[in-house]
Amino acid sequence: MKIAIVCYPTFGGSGVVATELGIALAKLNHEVHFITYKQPVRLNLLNPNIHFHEVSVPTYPLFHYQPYELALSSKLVDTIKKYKIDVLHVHYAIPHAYAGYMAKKMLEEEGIYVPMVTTLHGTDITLVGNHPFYKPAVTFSINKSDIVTSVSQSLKDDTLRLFDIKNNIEVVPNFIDASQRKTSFTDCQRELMATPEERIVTHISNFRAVKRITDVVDIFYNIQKKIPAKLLMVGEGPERKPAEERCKELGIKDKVVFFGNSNEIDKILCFSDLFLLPSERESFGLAALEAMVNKVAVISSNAGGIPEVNNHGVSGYMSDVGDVRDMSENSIKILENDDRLETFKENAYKEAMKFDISNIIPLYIKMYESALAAV
Ligand code: GMT
Repeated sequence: MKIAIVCYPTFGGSGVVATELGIALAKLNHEVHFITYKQPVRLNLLNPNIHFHEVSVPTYPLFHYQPYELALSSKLVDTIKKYKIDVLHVHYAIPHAYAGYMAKKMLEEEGIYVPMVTTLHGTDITLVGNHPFYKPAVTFSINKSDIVTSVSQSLKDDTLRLFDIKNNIEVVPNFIDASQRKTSFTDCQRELMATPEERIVTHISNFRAVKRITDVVDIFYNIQKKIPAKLLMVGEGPERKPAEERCKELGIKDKVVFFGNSNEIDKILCFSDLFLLPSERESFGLAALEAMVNKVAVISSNAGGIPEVNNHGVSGYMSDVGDVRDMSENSIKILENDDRLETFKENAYKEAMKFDISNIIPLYIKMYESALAAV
């Protein structure tokens, strides 16, 4: 099949999932065309089945806002025609499903019919899409998609509750490719980060308010009072500076490393013991799953789709959003005992394997085939 994938090319989970999906499809000999404004961060173009088409938006002084949707839908029309694309798969409803629908309609004028699969990722529904300024357009483009998928049951429930949706939503969970995650012994340089007796606690996100970064710092503050530990903070975003300030205030600056964005999270996770994800909302929590496949136990909130990923008492523990005390106590419980820590780490890996790509890719392929059959 020839599949066009539209996504955000950044470090966010939706872009990561779209990129990993495209790479996996290309390995199965499908021809994959990524269409977005920048080469996705995890994409390398060495596979001959992978193509990247950049959407450029020329700036013009009249426009206060540059019309990205217009440029994207035009690029979609050109690419779908030129490469005879069979299926269009858009990740993140805003504005991708909207632009995709416009492209579909333009192509139909020329007698070309391309089914569109829309995957909802979370903030496109729960935070941004639900805003009254966007809601009618988001509802319309979900309803006009040929197939709609959501990354968790929780996100499906939220979508049906918040929007007037007429079509079916299939839950296709996010995934990890365990075979890609063999970090070599030499890559896993724990000694660069911590002394042998220190535990390593990690957080990875886009440092937005929804991630409750202050809770991450406060939980770690409580941990390090009882257990020698380091905190590794990976990612960029508006809450990074306030978090650095808070570490200074609490006197733990020398125990916390801020890395910024990284393409090498497996190298960081391979020597991590505990992953913190105290988010206010989370449709799935891909970062937690990536930690788990690297044998890292997870302390998280129980928001949104996290309970579908982090198995309470098995791969880690969950607490109510904002319950820093409970999260701290659970962290200490896991970290204070070598055997218990080892059990949680092994369990985390086993739980993550339920989301191995080999279980998920066939679901997408089946969906593409049924969308094509309906054309
Ligand atoms: O976490 C973010 O804020 C980024 C966002 C995105 O769109 O990339 O992540 C969302 O999609 C991920 C991949 O499906 C999910 O794992 C995240 O849980 C979800 N984030 C939220 O719902 C806040």
